[in-house]
Amino acid sequence: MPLLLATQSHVCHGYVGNRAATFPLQCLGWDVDCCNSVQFSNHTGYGMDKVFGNITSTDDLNNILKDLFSKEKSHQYNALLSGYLPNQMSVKCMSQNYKNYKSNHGDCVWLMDPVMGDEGQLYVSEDVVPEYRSIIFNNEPGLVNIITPNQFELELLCDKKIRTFEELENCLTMLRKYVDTIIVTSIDSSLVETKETKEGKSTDESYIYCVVSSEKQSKGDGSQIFRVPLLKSYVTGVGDLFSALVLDRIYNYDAEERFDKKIPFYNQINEVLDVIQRVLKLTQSYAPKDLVSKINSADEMKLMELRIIEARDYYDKPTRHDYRYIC
Ligand code: PXL
Repeated sequence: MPLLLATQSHVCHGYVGNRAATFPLQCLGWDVDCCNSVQFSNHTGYGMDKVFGNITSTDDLNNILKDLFSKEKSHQYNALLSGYLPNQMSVKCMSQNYKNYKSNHGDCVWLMDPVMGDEGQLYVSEDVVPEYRSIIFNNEPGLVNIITPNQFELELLCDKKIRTFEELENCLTMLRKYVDTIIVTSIDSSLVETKETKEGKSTDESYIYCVVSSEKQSKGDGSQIFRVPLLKSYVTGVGDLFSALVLDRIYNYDAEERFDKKIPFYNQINEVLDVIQRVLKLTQSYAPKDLVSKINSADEMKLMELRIIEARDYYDKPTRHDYRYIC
């Protein structure tokens, strides 16, 4: 059974961070070790006056990670996952420990979700930004194998506002010198519309576009766009579920390639997007209709928690859907 270590948040109630990642990964046959960057009563979307608990101190985080990675414990991690870390010191502590481990375990795959914000809004402290940049740019290429930023996070990593699809591709080309696989989880649809408009095609606003650039794509491919119907809702933790599933699919893709089974890489992304779509639809099906696009209180927020358990049959059985979007 492959072993994975995930460093991200724990919430007592609800499903974000490690609570969104662990059960699906276990269903997929992973042994999951969790190091919690915070322990909160629930996610912060409930309102800051409704969040109780602690940020794990840097000392504790460091001692826990050091111990997990120690020669005495000799855990053999096949994969490392990092997600929400609340401040610069916690990001630095995680990355130094992950880097030390990877220096002796070259085969171990690290997926780093550089959680910083969305749609122009930072939701971690500002000094986290240079820390994530430093992990990528001030280390040997290949330290981090996969990253899953949204467009805003990509802009922060590249220190550049992205206004066109060409600018997006330039950022990806630059980052790909350091990271094997970049999955931009959502981009402003106008970037694709602009490209389409130039080519005289019609556009549809009710989609989410995701862009993938990877060494695993067949030779000559630039980035690949995927699009899924937009399901408007206040559900939190979808990105955390996404990065867990991506790590599983890419790990297995690499393992299967070793046995010479040829599966196109885009299938792995299709499968992840398909699972996410179905979990979101299921989550919405449990929520009162009027809550799907409008939340008024913390009481209502709890009705929009991801239905991680109810979706248990989806994780390893995606339906066949091709979400690739060819402009
Ligand atoms: O990635 C979502 C997330 C993770 N962890 C905590 C959060 C959130 C989103 O609100 O509050 C603690």
